[in-house]
Amino acid sequence: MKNIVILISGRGSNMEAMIAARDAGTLPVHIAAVISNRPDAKGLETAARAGITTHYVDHKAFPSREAFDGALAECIDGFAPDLVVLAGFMRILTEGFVRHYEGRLLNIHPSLLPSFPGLHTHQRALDEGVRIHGCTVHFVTPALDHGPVVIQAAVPVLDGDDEDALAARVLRQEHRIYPQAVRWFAEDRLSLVDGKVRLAAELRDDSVLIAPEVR
Ligand code: NHR
Ligand code: GAR
Repeated sequence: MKNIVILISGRGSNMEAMIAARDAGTLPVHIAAVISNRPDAKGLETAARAGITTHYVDHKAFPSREAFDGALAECIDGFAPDLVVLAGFMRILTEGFVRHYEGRLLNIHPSLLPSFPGLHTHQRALDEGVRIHGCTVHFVTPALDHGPVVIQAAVPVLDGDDEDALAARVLRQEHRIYPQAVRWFAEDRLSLVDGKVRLAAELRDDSVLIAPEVR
């Protein structure tokens, strides 16, 4: 079974979705550790309650991004992970860090990339007036939010949506597609080959998911 390390910064609901899938028997991985850059991340308590090893590497204690990333990588590599999963991890990672984990570093981003890379994606989608929004799981490359796409889910933007309503609709889809992507990796069906996603899974109808509430 593959070893994974999950990196968080806050609430950790994507991490919880993975723990739930593991417990349900649909995600065959060993969650070796959950690591946060914020000592007070809520998700650390949730992980500890689930019996998972937790650590934090406080980015504020380091003089540079390189120094922080070096300490973070040392902590991660102590668990010899096959895959590192960014789940609401809020620090931009240096090129050296990203290269060290090439092909074994996934992120979930709360927009339909390549639209809305960066932060505040839901408000920006509302401001642009798009009718379809969503989330993307991608392999992480040095260029922020521009790595090869593994799976996406789309949701409608509804009249009257505010940032919170839209974020909640997207988050429900994040909790479906992220465990799916990690499952593919765990089953050796997903890899990065020459900078492109290789997916040896049937692309079922629901590989691009539409929010059930509008079907
Ligand atoms: N690092 C690289 N090199 N490439 C990516 O694709 C990355 C990455 C690090 C994180 C997640 C990403 C997202 O899904 C991610 C992808 C943080 C920021 C950011 O601006 C932007 C995108 C993402 C994560 N962070 C601020 C910074 O100065 C701090 C913000 C804060 O602490 O609240 O690092 O959206
Ligand atoms: C999620 O919506 C995730 O896509 C997003 O933050 C939220 C974390 O929630 N990630 C980013 O914005 C990365 N910059 P969670 O902590 O409950 O999983």
